[in-house]
Amino acid sequence: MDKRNLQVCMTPALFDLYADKKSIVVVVDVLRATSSMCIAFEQGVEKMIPVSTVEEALEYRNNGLDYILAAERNGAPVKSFDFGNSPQVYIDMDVQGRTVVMTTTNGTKSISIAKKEHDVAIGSLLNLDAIAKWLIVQNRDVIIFCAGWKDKFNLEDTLFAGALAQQLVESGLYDGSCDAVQASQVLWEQAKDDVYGFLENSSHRKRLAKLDIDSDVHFCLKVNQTTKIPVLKDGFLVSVNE
Ligand code: 3SL
Repeated sequence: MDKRNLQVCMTPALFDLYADKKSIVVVVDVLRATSSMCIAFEQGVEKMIPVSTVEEALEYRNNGLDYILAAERNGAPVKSFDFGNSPQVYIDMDVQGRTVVMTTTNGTKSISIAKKEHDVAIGSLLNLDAIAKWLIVQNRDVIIFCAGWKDKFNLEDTLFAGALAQQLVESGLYDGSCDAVQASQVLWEQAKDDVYGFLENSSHRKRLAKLDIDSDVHFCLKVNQTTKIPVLKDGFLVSVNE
C-alpha cells in the first residue's frame, strides 16, 4: 500500500512550497495560540472564530452576540479585549458554551493562510496523542504547519512537529522521508525528556519570561491534557472530540 505523504512546514514564509490543496494542515503554535485553543475547548468553549487582525476581531463586538474577544500582539494582551492569549484564563473563568473570537500574532495568521485551500486542524502538546490518533483514522496526507514567530523558525513548534511526526511515522501509514520531518524528529528525541530545559535559550521562552508569563510556558509544554481536536468548519473552530 502507498504511504500517505507527511510534511513539516517550519514557518509561514515557506507554506506555499508545501501547499498541495489536499493535505489536512495541522496548525501549531505551542506558545501559545493553539495551546489556548485546545484548552478552551477542554473547558467548555463551543466555538472559536480565528481572525488575522485586531480590526476584524473588533467587528464582532457590536454585532449583538455575546462573544468573548481575545487578542494578543507581541505577547501582550491587546487593550480593550476581554482576554489576551493565556491558556490559563480558560481555567480561571466560566467559558461553558461560549464563542471566542481570537486574533494572535502568528497562530491565527497561520490558520488564515492554511484555510484558503486546505482543511485545518489545531495541534499542541496538550492534545498530542489525540490528534495523532485522529489523523491516522483520517488516512489523508498531512502538513504540520509551524506558526513560528513573524515568519521565522522557532523551536517549540518544531518540537511538536517532531513529536507528532514520530507517532504518524511509527503507525506505518506515513512516509517520513521529508527532510523537515526527519529534522523535527531528531530535535524532539533530544528534547522530549525535558522540553522546558531544552527551550531555555529559545527566543519565545525569553520573550514570555520578560512579560512575566513563564507559568504559561510550563502550562503549554504539558503533554496530553485534553482529547479535544479543534477543526475549522465554515470559518468556526469546533471540536471533533466531544
Ligand atoms: O504568535 C502567536 O500567535 C501567539 O501565540 C504568541 S504569544 O505566545 O501569545 O506571545
